[in-house]
Amino acid sequence: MTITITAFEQSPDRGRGLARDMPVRWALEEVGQSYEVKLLSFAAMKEPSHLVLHPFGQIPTMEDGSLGLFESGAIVFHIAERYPGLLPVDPDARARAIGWMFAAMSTVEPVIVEREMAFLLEGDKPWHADRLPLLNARVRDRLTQLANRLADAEWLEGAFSAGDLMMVTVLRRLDRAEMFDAHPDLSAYVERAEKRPAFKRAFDAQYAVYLQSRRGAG
Ligand code: GTB
Repeated sequence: MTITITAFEQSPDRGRGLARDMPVRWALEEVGQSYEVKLLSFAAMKEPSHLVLHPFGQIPTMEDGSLGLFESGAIVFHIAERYPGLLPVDPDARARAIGWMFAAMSTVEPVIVEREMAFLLEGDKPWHADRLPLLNARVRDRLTQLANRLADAEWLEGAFSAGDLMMVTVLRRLDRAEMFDAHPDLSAYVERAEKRPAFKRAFDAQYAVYLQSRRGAG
């Protein structure tokens, strides 16, 4: 059965692997499933043919047999449930690893994205400079709490799991030099994940799309 995912034809992240097809690619690589990628322009994402799959007209989506899915977290969860390798077998450890997926998306990511959006949408506003310390503090608090829990463990829940995959995906949005200054341990955690062969294969695949789009534009 062919698995097909969607990704940006021209990603605004310039090949840094920050768009949300990256965790999907990474999860598929971790479980050893091959996949095809349908590249979409911004306009194509809003076409009825794509809206059937993704009501909000975004990437990523995944088609796996009769199943069509959207939302990167749900897709990674589906991959981890259907194919072995990303979730512990022990039910309690499995539940905890799933908990880390949710923590990444609903506890850690929001403060990171809020800070990112402040730069993107409000960087020129008079209140930006006053608001920034608060946004930075909220991110730093979450990083401290996460670092305290990780302590000197390699991964969040025993072996590498979908929880780490989603947590590292979220942490990669941060400027490491700026935000990880107080947390070399978290920096090492992200680097450990980025050294995984599956991560590298996923990263290289999305980077190849970026290089191709540059050639097309040039
Ligand atoms: N909650 C959804 C999920 O997790 O799947 C969010 C999906 C989403 O935000 N998709 C974005 C999209 O399709 C691309 S990934 N946007 C087009 C649109 O809404 O019209 C978000 C993203 C984009 C760019 C960067 N970047 O340049 O660093 C990072 C993340």
